[in-house]
Amino acid sequence: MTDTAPVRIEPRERVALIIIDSPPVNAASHPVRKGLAEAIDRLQADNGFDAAVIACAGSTFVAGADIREFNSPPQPPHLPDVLFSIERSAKPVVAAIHGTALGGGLEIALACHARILNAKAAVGLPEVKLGLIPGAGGTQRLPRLIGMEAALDMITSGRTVRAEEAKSLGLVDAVAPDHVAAAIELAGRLVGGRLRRAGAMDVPAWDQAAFEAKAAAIVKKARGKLAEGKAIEALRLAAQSDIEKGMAAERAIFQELRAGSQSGALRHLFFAEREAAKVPGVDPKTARPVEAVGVIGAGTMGAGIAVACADAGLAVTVIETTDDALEKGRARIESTYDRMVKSGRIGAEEKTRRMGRLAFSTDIASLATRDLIIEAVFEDLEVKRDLFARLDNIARPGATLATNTSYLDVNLIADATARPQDVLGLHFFSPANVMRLIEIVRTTQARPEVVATGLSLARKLGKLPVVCGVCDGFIGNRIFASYRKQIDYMLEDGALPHEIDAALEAYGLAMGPLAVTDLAGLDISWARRKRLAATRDPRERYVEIGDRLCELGRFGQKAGRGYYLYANGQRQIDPDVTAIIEDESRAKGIVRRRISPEEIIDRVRGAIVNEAAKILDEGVAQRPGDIDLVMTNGYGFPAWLGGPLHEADALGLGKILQTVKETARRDGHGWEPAPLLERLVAKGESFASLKLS
Ligand code: 3H9
Repeated sequence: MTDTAPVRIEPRERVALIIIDSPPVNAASHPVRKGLAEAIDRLQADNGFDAAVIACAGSTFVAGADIREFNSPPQPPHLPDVLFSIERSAKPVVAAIHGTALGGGLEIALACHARILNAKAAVGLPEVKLGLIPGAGGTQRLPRLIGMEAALDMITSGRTVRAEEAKSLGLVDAVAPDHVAAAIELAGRLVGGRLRRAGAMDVPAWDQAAFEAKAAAIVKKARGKLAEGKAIEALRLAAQSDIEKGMAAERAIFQELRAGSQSGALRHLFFAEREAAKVPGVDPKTARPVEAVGVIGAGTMGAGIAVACADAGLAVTVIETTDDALEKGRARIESTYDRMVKSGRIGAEEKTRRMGRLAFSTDIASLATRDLIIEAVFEDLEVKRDLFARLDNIARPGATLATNTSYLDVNLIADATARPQDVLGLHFFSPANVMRLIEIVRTTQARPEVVATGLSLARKLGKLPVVCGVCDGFIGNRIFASYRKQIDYMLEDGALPHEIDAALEAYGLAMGPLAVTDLAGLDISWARRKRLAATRDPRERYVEIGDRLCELGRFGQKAGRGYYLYANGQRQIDPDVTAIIEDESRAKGIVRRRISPEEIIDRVRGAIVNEAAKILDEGVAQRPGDIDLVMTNGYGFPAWLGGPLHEADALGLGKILQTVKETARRDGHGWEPAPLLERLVAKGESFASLKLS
């Protein structure tokens, strides 16, 4: 073993300090597994050592198996075997954990005879988030240490557990500020004593009925996802089998899931997230510091943005035009925090601390010292341009100016100022303090450091930023508008709202699009249609059902009526809506026909993929993975399909193009196949291949 080896041993008197040093996150790659296996062999053979401590260099303990290796057949030594050799070691082995011990990393620690956690460290088994179950003993050793129900919660949620909780669960032996020193000291003390081997223990007494009730609820909530149910299957074995049998079964399930499409899709999203942060020409180090922000507008979006910023520790000034609107905004923000306290997410003191970061004013000039100002006022180009012209005279030089528009031309908004290079779009999703996605809209003149500032702010808020160019609706709302049109066509062609929603929910969407429209309010898209009416191409097929509903005041859930009727908190099919839809079909001379769930899904999928291909060709999105992230994080697209473009690749682009061509034949203008889609099919390539160019 050399100093550059991924695993080295540093003697600490009679304790072998085994250091894993494999940046960036010490993943248990093939070289790491090999190095660890050799280190354990040396521990057994070397009379100079009585015990060992496994620790890591760099920012974290082992963050899991090396996910990049999952696309190829596994190479020995396999992690479960290495872990058996640790657990069966006659000499004590103690894990010294800092950063995050995740997945295979925590499994290494569970195979040790004791675990010491740095006070700032955290542990977890996040495999289900990758469509997997722990594959190196996590489902077998964890319940033996912390009990069946606690293990069920940790493994099926994939959540990260901080030091204090890990200690109280019995997952670690001690929490210490100097975890390595404490582990070396403990390893010395364990020499000659009886070693605690998790694999040799029985699971503590457990309430089988309570476990099964929780398990059933978890499987129901997982909907189409397989991993949660499989993890439960493996967990049950911990109570029924010895460690060898349990681990063999766990391994078989792990391998089956690893080779399956769901895990492939979730791994694609994992890497897409990391890639989204990389924007050509934008150096993250150039981001401007942001400590104090201004939020203009305290409606639903503005209030949510203010909460997101205050949650992240920023000083926030909220601006409204009148005292009354300001007070309503303040109350809206306070009630958000009250709900967080009520649900136990934060304590009353934390609420006071976060509210203390917020200032409220009707004087826009009070934003003069802010580092970044986010506008969240009424969605109207002229209103926003006027506001930006005013801000230009108020904001300090070098401040970043952002608009939270969801459709409008950010270039035109930037042009209202004398500093368009400092302007960008920050498109939050509602509720802004909950939804992870932010589209960072890059104008033609925005300086790279302004884009870097948007990315850095998003990260500070714990959000997922995706950079896109300017167009009507950016990535997400443009694609949404396209497939919503196709849904309108299907209403006119013969489908009813509940049939469309049921088909798409069965496909995996979190909520049917017409139920979503009712929730968001029909008036929003009505206003947009009216805005675009003058420029709409007369050749475009236009469905008037939505307009009819709005004319009748059926603005959705808030009005008690939209595509559905809402009574006693229940969504119901409304015969009046059926009649309106049938009238509209008749008026257009359309003979209604049954539209199958398969056709509904195919037409929606075709519309999404075709529009996405246009967006890619225009350079509005940088890469297919960015589109997949937007659709899964902002529009309820099921993550286990990996996003629409990952799914399209899996289905075969030829099949999608065929649907798109049928759409073009039927619906005409505006539905022409995207040239990029045609090119990919002609060359036999996929969206994934675009990543390489
Ligand atoms: C598992 O363990 C299965 C076992 O049960 C069974 C085995 C038999 N592998 O996120 P970051 C890369 S499943 C490979 O930006 P952060 C990442 O791509 C695994 N690469 O940093 C990026 O590369 P690049 C269970 C990985 O500080 C760089 O590291 N474990 C892995 O914001 C930095 O990543 C997990 O699911 C990996 N496991 O967050 C944990 N992890 O610079 C997954 C990261 O080229 N990882 N990379 O873009 C994480 O949650 C976060 O990365 C972590 C650090 C919290 C560790």
